[in-house]
Amino acid sequence: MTMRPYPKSGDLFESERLRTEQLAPGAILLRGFATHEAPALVDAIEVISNSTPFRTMTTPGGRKMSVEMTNCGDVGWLSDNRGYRYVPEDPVTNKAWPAMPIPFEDLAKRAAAISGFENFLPDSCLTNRYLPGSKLSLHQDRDERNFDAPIVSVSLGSPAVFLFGGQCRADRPRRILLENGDVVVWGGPARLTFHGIAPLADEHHPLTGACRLNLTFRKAL
Ligand code: MD6
Ligand code: FE
Repeated sequence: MTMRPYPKSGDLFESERLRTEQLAPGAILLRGFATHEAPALVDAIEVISNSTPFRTMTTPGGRKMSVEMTNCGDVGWLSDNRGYRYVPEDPVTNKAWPAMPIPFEDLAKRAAAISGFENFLPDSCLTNRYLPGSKLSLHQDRDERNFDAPIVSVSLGSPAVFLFGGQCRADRPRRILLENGDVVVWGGPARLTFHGIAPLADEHHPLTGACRLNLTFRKAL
């Protein structure tokens, strides 16, 4: 039997090479970082949403969001007429949010560490579900207690156009295609960058059909 020589660094096979792109200082796109784990992540989201269902939330201004959301972890993100906040109980079930599965936490920690954010300990994972036409308007993530920790975002299923803006809402956003298994990590100087998701196209993905799922891991408390 002949053995394949172990690749020297810089000589990795295409399937093993980490495809990273720096979007801005502190913002790193890890293309395909979670592709192998994607089917298991989708299954785990199904289990979570059986106990704490996807729901559409209302903005404090009274608009119904088109993306559906649920959470796992110690606290979950909510929006309603009283504002945006993290709460320990799901107001739909009146129970604690499901615990964050170990493989979720492990993936988020690995992605953060490889991007230069050591010791990331997420306590909340917001899960977004988009159907064709769903979108997420430009926003900043600023409901966390402090902005020291990065946010780790995992894209699953159908591709979407990520709008990556600047530090002001009026900065024209770049359009970046996020596909199944892509992970974005941002923190430090990029932590408050404005961002959003353009209306989802009607595309079929073998894992999720027409839908896109997104996990965002945060340290909220
Ligand atoms: C999404 N992501 O990809 C929406 N927020 O569906 C976000 O809103 C987001 O990707 C903070 C950090 C990374 C993100
Ligand atoms: Fe966000």
